[in-house]
Order: sequence, then C-alpha cells, then structure tokens
Amino acid sequence: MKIIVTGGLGFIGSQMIRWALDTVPDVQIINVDSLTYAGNPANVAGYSEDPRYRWEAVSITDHDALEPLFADRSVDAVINFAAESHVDRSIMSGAPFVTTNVLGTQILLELARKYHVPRFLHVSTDEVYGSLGATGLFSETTPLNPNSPYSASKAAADMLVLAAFRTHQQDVVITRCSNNYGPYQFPEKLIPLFVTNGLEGQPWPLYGDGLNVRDWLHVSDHVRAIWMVLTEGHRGEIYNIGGHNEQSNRAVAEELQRILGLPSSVMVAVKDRLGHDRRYAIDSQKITKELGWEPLIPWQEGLRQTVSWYQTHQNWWKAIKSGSYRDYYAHQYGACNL
Ligand code: NAD
Ligand code: TDX
Repeated sequence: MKIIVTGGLGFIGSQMIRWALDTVPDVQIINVDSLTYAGNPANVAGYSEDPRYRWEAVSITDHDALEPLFADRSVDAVINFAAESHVDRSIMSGAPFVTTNVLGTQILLELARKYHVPRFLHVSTDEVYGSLGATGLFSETTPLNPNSPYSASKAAADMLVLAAFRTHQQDVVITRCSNNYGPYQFPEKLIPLFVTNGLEGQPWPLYGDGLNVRDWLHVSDHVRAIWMVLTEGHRGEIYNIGGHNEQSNRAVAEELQRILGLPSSVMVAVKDRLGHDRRYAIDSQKITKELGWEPLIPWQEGLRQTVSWYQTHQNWWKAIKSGSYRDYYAHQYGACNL
C-alpha cells in the first residue's frame, strides 16, 4: 500500500509514519513536508533509512512539484496532516494558515482526483465546531462555527473536502480529533511548553482563569484511529475522535506539577488568548460503533510517559528552544512579564 503522508515531519504525522512502518509490513510512504518551523527530520530518526520511506521537501501548495509524485497512478491513499497548526500564531498572522490549510488541501484534492487515488483522508480538528458551554458534546452533525483564523482555515478545508465528494464523488474521509499530547510535540503547545519550561526552571503562562477545557487524547490513539478510518471508514463520512478526557488547563497544570514535583507558584496567570474557546468535548460514538475504535492509553499514565520522554530527550527540545523559536516566545509571552 503506497501512501502520500503530508506533514510527516510534524508531531502527529511523524507518529503516523513511525507507527505505520512498525506495524504495516507492505506500506510504502512518501512524506511530503516542506519543513516549516514545526517540521523536524529528527522526528523520524531511525526510520528515514527504511527503503519503504522517502521524504519529499515540497509544499502542498506547490502543484507542479507535487504532480510527479501522483503521476504514475500508483498511490493508494493520501493522508493530509500538513497544516499551520498553532492557534496563537494564527492570531498573529492568519495568511499562512489560509495558504497551507485551505489552498494546499484543494491542490492535493485535485491531484488525487486527477490521478485516481482511491482514498483521501483529511485530518481535521474538533476546533472547527467552535466553543461549547458547560454541557454538551460535539457530534459529526454539529454545525461548523470556528472562532480563530486557524480553526476557520481548517473548517474551510473540510468544506472543500466535502465538496469534492458531493461534486465529483471523490472518495474522501475526514477525521476531527480533540487535543493530542505525547512525544515529539512542538514546545509551543500547552503540555510540552509547560513540561520543558518546568525542566528549565521557567514559569508556566496560564491564559486567563485557567478554566478553559480541552479533551486530551494520546497521539498514538489518534493515529490508530486514523488508520482505521483510512482502511475501513465509509466514503464521504466524517469521524470524530476524542479521549473522553475533559480537563481544565489548570487541572492539566496541577497534574504536571505533581509529576514534576514543582510548587504551585510555577503557574503564572497571564492575559487571555484572544477569542479563547471555552470548552471542547467530543462525542466519538460513531467511530466506536462503526469501526470499533476506543482510546487505549489512560490519561495519567500517558502524561507520565510523556513527561518522561521530555526528560530523556532534552537534546530534541533544547535544539528547538534555542533556535528561532526564541523570537516567537519573546513576542508571545514578553508582554506577560514572564
Ligand atoms: P505540527 O505543526 O506539529 O506539524 C505540521 C507539519 O506540517 C510540519 O512538519 C510542517 O513542516 C508541515 N507543513 C506545514 N505547512 C506545510 C506545507 N505548506 N507543505 C508541506 N508541509 C507543511 O502539527 P500537528 O500538531 O502534527 O497537526 C497535524 C494535523 O493534525 C494538522 O492538520 C492539525 O490541524 C491536526 N490536528 C492537530 C491536533 C493537535 O492537538 N495537535 C488535534 C487535532 C487535529
Ligand atoms: O501558554 C499557553 N497557556 C495556556 O493557558 C498555551 C500555549 C496554551 N494555553 C491554553 C490555551 C488552550 O485553552 O491551553 C489550551 C491548549 O492550548 P494549545 O496547546 O495551544 O492547543 P489548542 O489551542 O487547544 O489547539 C490544539 O488542539 C486542537 C492544537 O494546537 C490544534 O492544532 C488542534 O487542532
């Protein structure tokens, strides 16, 4: 089975590649990743010499560079992970989000259609549904109501994927997952930011009152679900993926404090994210009933393993934090007096 995986040098895409090469003997992977700030070849270290794997440093917005990868008609599936993925960055500048997440997805869809790729799996997010109040869950039929430039660009991409199904009967499937955590997550996101700041003796910037809620899922549970949808999901369908694991940001921070043995003073209240979605929570009954998927990694165990990974892989994140990421961090948190 020959698959084009886009964004395979990022957090979730690299987990997908490592899992597939470990688990699926006849898989062949072309990793299309243009290596933005979030991509890192070290995320597939130990796998890049595998003859079943190759990396193409191409943007999903570059139609002409992509076309030869599709032209021999031997590709069985596309899994589209490539995206600008960080909400705070989209608040600073939304244009790259529109270019990659919207235009890039449409270009991939058109090439997959032209060269008769049998399946196109688009990796989306629960953020397209907007924000919940204190109760309720997002189901696949919840209307799209995105609030940030990031989530608006993801929602636009979802609509283009569904349009390809309705207009051309193209075989597409969409997954919408809740917040992921695990190894190799870029340290701009909540959990790796707090863990690595904790290991460096730096404070934890908790936005607003710290009571915004996310539904956390281990990244390995997410990629298992994606594989099930790829191989068994029904064309034209959307599958929500969630962890049944709602946590406020303050509760996440308190759990990390316990694991790392840090005092509560490590948390510093900073100004809130603009347009900060209050609560996400996923109803994932459909994927469970239709495909038999369930999360396997318990939250506290997964979080401990994740902290341990960051403790034993300091070279990985220190290389990131000592580079151009420092400019982003200074810009994002400088005004917060950290
Ligand atoms: P990430 O930011 O860690 O990785 C994104 C990858 O895409 C990087 O390797 C980057 O180099 C690559 N990329 C960016 N623009 C590109 C372009 N134009 N062409 C080719 N490659 C490009 O992201 P992630 O957290 O791994 O998220 C992967 C996907 O999963 C995204 O589509 C995101 O919306 C979705 N998602 C993420 C989460 C989460 O919690 N992280 C949850 C649900 C859905
Ligand atoms: O410094 C911080 N302080 C803080 O309080 C950061 C970076 C975040 N937060 C809060 C904001 C959110 O309520 O923590 C929560 C999680 O924030 P992020 O890690 O930035 O994730 P989120 O905005 O929820 O989006 C993530 O999940 C859905 C991914 O980044 C998206 O790509 C995915 O679609």
